[in-house]
Amino acid sequence: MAHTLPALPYAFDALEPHIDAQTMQIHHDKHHQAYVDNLNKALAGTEGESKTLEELMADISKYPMAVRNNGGGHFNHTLFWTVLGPNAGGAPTGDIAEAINSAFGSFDALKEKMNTAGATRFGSGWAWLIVKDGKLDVCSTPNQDNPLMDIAEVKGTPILGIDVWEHAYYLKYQNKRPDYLSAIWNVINWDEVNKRFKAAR
Ligand code: MN3
Repeated sequence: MAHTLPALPYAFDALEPHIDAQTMQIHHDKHHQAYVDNLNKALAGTEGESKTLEELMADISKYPMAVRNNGGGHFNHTLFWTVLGPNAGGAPTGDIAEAINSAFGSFDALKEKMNTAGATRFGSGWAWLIVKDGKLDVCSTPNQDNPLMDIAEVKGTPILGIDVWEHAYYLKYQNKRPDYLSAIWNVINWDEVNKRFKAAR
């Protein structure tokens, strides 16, 4: 089954001024499309062709690096677009708000933990809020790895992911990754994070 690029669920400029339209367009139409195309190429004619993305992640150590990098890239970005949104951001609501307070003490403490995870990830990677054994935790992964992969240092179900590759922020924030990390909280779609939290528990 060939993998396809999901449509961005909002306009390229919907996350302005926090994430600029040009970054969104290149990120979705060029970077994510390339992960999809290269994943399909890497899987062509192999048994992995019949697997879902989640099945690939769970057994990723058995696949070539091209499947790990591009399958991870496809999974991570598919999640990323949905946990961002216009008219979003601010303090979390619903069950996730309560779970964040009980796991981290406060929303500010979670933000600090996520921003530190993202800022200290050397080179390219992701910061994650995950559900692990029914509880929330924060971790980060290098490159396009994610916490669903069998090779992940910290495993769990990702419910919020923040892309800290330079392609996610460089046009607007240049080298200032921490500024991008502060701004992104203005566009977090808590309804979607809640949905993923409920499903993961
Ligand atoms: Mn990216």
